[in-house]
Amino acid sequence: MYAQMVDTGLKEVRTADDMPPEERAFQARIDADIKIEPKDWMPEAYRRTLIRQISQHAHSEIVGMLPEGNWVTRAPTLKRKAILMAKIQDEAGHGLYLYSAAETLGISRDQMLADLHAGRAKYSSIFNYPTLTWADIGTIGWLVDGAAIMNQIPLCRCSYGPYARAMVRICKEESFHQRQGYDIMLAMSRGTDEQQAMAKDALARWWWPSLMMFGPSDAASVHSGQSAAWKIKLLSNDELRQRFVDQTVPQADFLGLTVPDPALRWNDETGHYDFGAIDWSEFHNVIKGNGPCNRDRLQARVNAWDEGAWVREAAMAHAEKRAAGAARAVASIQQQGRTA
Ligand code: BYC
Repeated sequence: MYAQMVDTGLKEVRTADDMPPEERAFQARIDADIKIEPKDWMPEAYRRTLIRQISQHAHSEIVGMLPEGNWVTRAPTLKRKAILMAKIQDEAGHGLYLYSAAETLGISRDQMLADLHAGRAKYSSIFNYPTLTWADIGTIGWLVDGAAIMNQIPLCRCSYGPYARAMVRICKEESFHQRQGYDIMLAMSRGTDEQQAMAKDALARWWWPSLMMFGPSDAASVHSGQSAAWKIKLLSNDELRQRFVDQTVPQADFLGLTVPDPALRWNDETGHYDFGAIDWSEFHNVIKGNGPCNRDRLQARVNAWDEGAWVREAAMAHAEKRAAGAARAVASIQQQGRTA
């Protein structure tokens, strides 16, 4: 018996007995850990859920380049600048693999971008916060990429083949990103008083938004039940958040930095850190478009799209010219064949 919701967000629950045979066979494949591939039959709601999640994930990678791009011209050394540029380029690559994975579900890249630009598709809440100092770049690598890896390692085993395979390489690169962030924080927390103060301030500003990256609590998460049944989600929002806290607090201790949560303490009974309540009103405000940088981030993407129109037009014109040339060459060979 499979107990699952019919569609993303719908409350109706049905069993395998209520499913048509093709859906029952689909769920049996998922339960047997057999990957679903683009040409396989899939429920429309599974396809839509994946398009929603993968496209939002792709948008996050692309929008996520903006807060870091802010520091390319101001990185403190040539080496730090080269590393930061490589990281930002990796994020662009992640966005492209993910758009490609979403395209296998029958949506075009143009449509996904139109949805982002019109505010119909989300991207991660975390990228709506500003990067005020160089320590923010360290904190993004350490916390934001650290949270991303925590969320994305299970996605390497998710049920949809193209998404799972894209995540394997992405996770390898995220691991380098997390280390480069921690390396910046290590340098700053062992640096001058001013650098230590910057590191402390960055952690204070990014800690809670990083915990929000994992999404609403399990009780409030609308999509989790169905996504878990379809093995798109292998661990819940709260499980991942707890793992992140457990992994990150000792890293903060090593840096000599204090996590800005007076309720944070190790719990011997559970074997986990207890932590304070998340301000969900801030989260909802940010995902509604009212975070500190939402308008700037979206406007930057819309401007990039508009300013890139001539490149797309030139590429299309070139492709058409080549196709016409190839067609002429084929016609000429056929003509020669007929006259020979
Ligand atoms: N921000 O039912 P729920 C990176 C939305 S980029 C905004 O739990 P779900 C990096 C959610 O979409 C890494 N919205 O949803 C790049 C839903 O709204 P809709 C980005 C959020 O999908 C550059 C509603 O809240 N990672 O690492 O089951 C530089 C209800 O939530 C957020 C991914 O995208 C949020 N934080 O679970 C550096 C990972 N959380 O869609 C680093 C892939 C929730 O109904 N995505 N919402 O309008 C996922 O794993 C899942 O989609 C989530 C949410 C865990 C995020």
